[in-house]
Amino acid sequence: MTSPVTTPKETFLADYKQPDFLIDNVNLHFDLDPQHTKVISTLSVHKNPNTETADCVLDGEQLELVSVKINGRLLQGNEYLRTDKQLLISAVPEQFDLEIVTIIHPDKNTALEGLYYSGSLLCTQCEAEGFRRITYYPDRPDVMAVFTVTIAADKAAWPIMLANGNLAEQGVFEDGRHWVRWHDPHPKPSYLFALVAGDLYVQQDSFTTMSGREVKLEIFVDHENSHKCDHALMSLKQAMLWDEKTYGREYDLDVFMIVAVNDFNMGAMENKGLNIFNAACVLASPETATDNDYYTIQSIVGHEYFHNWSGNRVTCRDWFQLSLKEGFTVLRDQQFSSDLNSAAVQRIADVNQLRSMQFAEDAGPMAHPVRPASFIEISNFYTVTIYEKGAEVVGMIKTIVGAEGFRKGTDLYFKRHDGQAVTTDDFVTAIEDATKVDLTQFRRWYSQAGTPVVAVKTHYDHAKEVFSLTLSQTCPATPDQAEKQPFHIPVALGLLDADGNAMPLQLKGENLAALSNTIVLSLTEAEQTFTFVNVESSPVPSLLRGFSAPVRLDAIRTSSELAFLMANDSDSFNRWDAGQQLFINVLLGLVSAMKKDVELAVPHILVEQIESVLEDADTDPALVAKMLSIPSENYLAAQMQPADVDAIHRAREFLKTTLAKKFKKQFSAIYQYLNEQKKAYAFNADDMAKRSLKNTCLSFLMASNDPMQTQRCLKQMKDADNMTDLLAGLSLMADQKGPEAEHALRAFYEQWQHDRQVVDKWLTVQALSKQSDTLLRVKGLMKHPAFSMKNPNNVRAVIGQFCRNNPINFHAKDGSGYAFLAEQIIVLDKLNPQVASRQLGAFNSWQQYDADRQAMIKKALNNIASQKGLSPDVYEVVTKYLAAGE
Ligand code: 7MF
Ligand code: ZN
Repeated sequence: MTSPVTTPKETFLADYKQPDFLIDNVNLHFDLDPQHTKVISTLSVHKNPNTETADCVLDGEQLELVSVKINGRLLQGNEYLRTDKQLLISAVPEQFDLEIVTIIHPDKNTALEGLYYSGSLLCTQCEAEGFRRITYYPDRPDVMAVFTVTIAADKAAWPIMLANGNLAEQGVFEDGRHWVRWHDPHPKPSYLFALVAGDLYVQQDSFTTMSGREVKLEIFVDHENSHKCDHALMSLKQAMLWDEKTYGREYDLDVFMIVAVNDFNMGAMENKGLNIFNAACVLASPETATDNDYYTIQSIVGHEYFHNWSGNRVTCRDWFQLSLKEGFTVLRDQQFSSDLNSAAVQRIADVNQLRSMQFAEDAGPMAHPVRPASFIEISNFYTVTIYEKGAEVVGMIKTIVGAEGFRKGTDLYFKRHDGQAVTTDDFVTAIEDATKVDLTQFRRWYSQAGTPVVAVKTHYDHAKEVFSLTLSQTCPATPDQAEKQPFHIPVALGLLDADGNAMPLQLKGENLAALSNTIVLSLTEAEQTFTFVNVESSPVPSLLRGFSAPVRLDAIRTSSELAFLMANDSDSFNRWDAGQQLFINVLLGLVSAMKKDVELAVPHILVEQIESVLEDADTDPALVAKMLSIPSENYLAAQMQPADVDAIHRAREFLKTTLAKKFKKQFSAIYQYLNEQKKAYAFNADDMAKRSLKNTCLSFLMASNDPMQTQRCLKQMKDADNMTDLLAGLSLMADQKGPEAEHALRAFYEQWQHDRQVVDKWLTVQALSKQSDTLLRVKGLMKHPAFSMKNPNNVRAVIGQFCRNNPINFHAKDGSGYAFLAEQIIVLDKLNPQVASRQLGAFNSWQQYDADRQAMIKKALNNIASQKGLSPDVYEVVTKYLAAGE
């Protein structure tokens, strides 16, 4: 294997050292021009009294250096040392002013890190290490400084010029240029720096904070999107109010700005006072955005806003602590969505995502702890483990200390560490200090990777009325760690009697039964028995209610036990979960029946449960839609070794068609009823739930292979006044062959070709088609004028969706999907390493497939690895994937 030019270096948490130089103030001056931007940076620097060296080392990449001055004196070329990554100035004074002038080329920046050109916009993305592509600087989060930013440019071309903080001054020059100066009084690390310039529409609003200060709110978008700002603005106000009420957090600048950008590597970025969003994560109108989009926008606007405290006021000491801000902030955005919409639906969606994505990561070659011990490229560690498992870990802390204790803990954390760059350990300590709960063992969740497995054994003694529950835990080895110590696992549990009623929960040795129907047990040892007394009849345990810990439950439960829980559990999450497990059992049964060539049949017990779910469709339509969703092919693949892609697909289709035919009358009636209730589009939990159930019914009806249903689907598309119903119809059509499907796709494009967000949906719908010629179509789409490899949303819409969410085609027997992905990654890596590396993620679980497929994937990985000049991003992932196969 050929390595990249220089083999990328690994960074270790254990090597953390305080910075040698600290910065009090940063003055940045930008002379903007897409081809050639001049940056003058003036830093007031002082030596860190806690460290030794007198060499001042600054990070900098892809910069043209014009000049360096110390205290006004121009340095000669021999007074500093430059590499492709650093600038070293030796023997500097204890305290000095440093002026550095650099030139950068935003128009050539296809990596979209640092300052870049997007359409007719100039904008920045600095997290994690993008600031070093703007100027030389100690680009690490534990160097916090007060920034003042002056921007100058031609007034006609760049009427809007934004940076962090409050607007301080502005003026015009005589030559048609103008300038603005922004000042951010809150010390911050360089990764939170932002600048935006361009000709943008602005929608304004205001919010009065809990102490009565008025904050100006502004959303900046392309002029053609002026009608798509309302939802984000509303979400922002909801988030501001929610954070005051729930965490006591008030906003701290005079203005809060959001900018929508078309080319963006991620979802959004929390730059202080100037959040920058991927346009797809902020713009919405009923005609162009689905319920899902509305929902995601609300939660991302919340997420970025919540970072103002969890991330900005209190930030990370180093990037190993990334989950300090991300895990906590994801928990906060999940709570926010839960409070504003349906708590059960939110929890189900979060757990679904965790299990299908994070469990796979934890079981694969890139497995890493919530606080990793090392990395090559930090951009590769913005993972579902850091985010989603990180959120679960903070959520478990909340479960253990209780809601009130948690609030005391976070209050102390924010107060104690305001203005500091700290560690996950500091966070846990603050909660401990506020609650006096010992979380020593709990800290292992931060340092040990892998998904623990909790096995369950039960025993009921009828004579003594004693129920004993024996829980044991193991955790599989991960590439970095062979042995694991037991975790502190909070297990929420209830007991149900034969009629499905809650039973009193009295642990042996305690005087009284618990006040609630659910208690939280602390599993801290490898094996532990919990004994309940006064249990009058043999109970059915409802374990891990609300998914109280990110573990796999290894409980042998019969289909009838699952059906019982599905029907009776008072915990709606566990009702859904029992249903999912029942689906999985049935589907795995179908897969093995296929192998034995036995005739396929759907077990009666599942049919019965679906029947009763459909019977109370109108009590909780959102939950019913969730109960009716069959586990994904990818998730099923993870439950099977080796995964049989084709059998899983066929089993799932068979199940869906069988249920569709059996309950055609019900699906039809519910569809009809909900469709007639339709009123003008509004985004709220109620209407969303109804549309979701309606479209679930439609998808079953389409699975019944009845041409009448296709007409129904086309009619829905024709009548739709919103993108939710239109797109639901279109994706069902795209799974079909024939002129009707082709016509629907063509008509959709013709109607929406002017709208980037909608065109991306059009691309995705085709990339996800079950039709066997989908790869061919995908290749055709990549030649379509609407597609650009330089646009991350386009790449994700086509390549990402095809490779991750179309398993039957991506894993085609001939290996064409694998060869395709390898080719695209090689092209992408030259343009945008972060996006390329993310797409590689589609190979994460490569070892779960059969030998033939493994061999073909390995060939694809070797093809990538043998390329010259790979980015560290792709290099790290491809090497780790290949190493797992050795
Ligand atoms: C909700 O975390 C949840 C996660 C980094 C970029 C946004 O605020 C962020 C940024 C990545 C992956 C996921 C998210 C973000 C990033 C994200 C957004 C909304 N600090 Br990379
Ligand atoms: Zn975040």
